[in-house]
Amino acid sequence: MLMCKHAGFLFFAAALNAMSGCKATQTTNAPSVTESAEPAKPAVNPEMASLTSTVPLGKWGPLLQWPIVAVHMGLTPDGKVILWDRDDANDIPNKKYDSQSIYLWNPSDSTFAKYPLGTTNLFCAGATWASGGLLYVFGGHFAVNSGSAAINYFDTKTNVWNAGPTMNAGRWYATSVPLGTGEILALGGLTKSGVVNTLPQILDPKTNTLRNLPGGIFGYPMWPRGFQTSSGLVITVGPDPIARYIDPTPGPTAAKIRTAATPPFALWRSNGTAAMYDVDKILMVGGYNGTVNTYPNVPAYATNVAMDLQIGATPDAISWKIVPPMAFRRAQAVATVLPTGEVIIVGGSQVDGTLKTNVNIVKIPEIWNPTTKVFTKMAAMIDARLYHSTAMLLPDGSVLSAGGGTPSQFGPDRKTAQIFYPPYLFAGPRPTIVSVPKTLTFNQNFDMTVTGTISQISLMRAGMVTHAFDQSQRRIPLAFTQVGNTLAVKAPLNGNYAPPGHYMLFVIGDNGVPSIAAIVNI
Ligand SMILES: [Cu+2]
Repeated sequence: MLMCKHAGFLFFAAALNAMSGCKATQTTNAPSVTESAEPAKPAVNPEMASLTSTVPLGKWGPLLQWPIVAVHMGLTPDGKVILWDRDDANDIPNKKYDSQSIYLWNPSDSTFAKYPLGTTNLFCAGATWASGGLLYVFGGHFAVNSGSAAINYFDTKTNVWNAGPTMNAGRWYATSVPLGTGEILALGGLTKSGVVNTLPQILDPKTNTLRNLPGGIFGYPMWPRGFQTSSGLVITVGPDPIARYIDPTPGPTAAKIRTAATPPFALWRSNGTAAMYDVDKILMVGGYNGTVNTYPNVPAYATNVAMDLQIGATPDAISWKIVPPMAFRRAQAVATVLPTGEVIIVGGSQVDGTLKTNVNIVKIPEIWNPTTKVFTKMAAMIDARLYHSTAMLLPDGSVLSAGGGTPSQFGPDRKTAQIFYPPYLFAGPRPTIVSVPKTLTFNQNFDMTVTGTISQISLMRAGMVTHAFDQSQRRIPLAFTQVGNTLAVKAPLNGNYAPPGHYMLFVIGDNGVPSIAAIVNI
């Protein structure tokens, strides 16, 4: 993927600028942002020594041996993990993709069950959850820089793969954005012949049909970081520096795509990561600019810059600020939102590309506090998590980290996983959820029964992550009142706040400790 990534990055940056008529801002005017002075020192991990101190660093579980590299990973409605890898052997025309390893992992007994698809190699496809436990997968892999036009969906009620409609052209490295309507927006990706698929398309799972979204050429290269916002517009916040709005509604074709905001850190952030940690609030960190080089003769350092984008009362009331940076520069890390609204950044390397020596691999996660805006370093993990690695929130409040490698210029294949237990799990007893409705209705109150005094309720959309971006996760805090063990809770106003699908519902005690989640549908 490396070759395509770099070549594609430069080519499409130029293409996008040509298309929009804007100047090549991504290569000039380096901002006056203070980055950390040096890459991390090698080898010894001083953090491990302080595990027993009073510094809350969280704790990693043992390194788990897995049958494959978890390039793609998602959480099913029954708390299992779906994952798949690369299907190298089948980069051959007309070959059946029946050897690809698509598994369901059951965390409760650590068993794997295989559900091969057989028709499409899903490596490097876009994927996200729809309602009813359906996982939609857009495109896939013919070869490097060559994408399939197929849509496939996995029904977690039957564990059967089904065919969706065929897209206008291939999508390789595309993003799928779950919309408030229950539809899914497919953005970008490379076609079979290796050019950008510039036509956004919207899939309706109810009818299993596609509609086109003309009126805005969308020339982003790969994995645009797209999010449904509460106004109904979709916002993209990278990898290109400009934030853009996309209007996904049918109707007049004019101005479907426009600039939303210009950033304080106006550089490309290829392989950076982003997550919506609260309604209309997005944290963006890291990424690789392709040109900025603060270390002469050592190309391709990533940035440690973090930005906090918040949308106000109207779509154009955007506050986009640089917040204190991460301790480490990172490309190819994954941002995972925690029930508390904190965001954990796991893995990555301080450089992009193949230069991933032990000096540059970042094994120390950082947790960002949405109130103080500050990152705190956590305990170090065992395996490197580089390109093609994944991380995702589990219903017990822990974070599953896995994968990386494949192909080998990114290091050895990491057929491993490790679970991180954040500091909040060590802060006292957990509250528990005794009862909650299985299905929530928008804009309706519902009751739930709990134990403990509750300080927060968070609805966490099930993850579906690959390539440094979770296309499904988001956090919606819910308003509530507590009387005794009963909570009266307000469900999200509409799907623009919480796109239909399955969610982990957490209650958080007054000690800051989250419950084990109940999985609910909305
Ligand atoms: Cu890839």
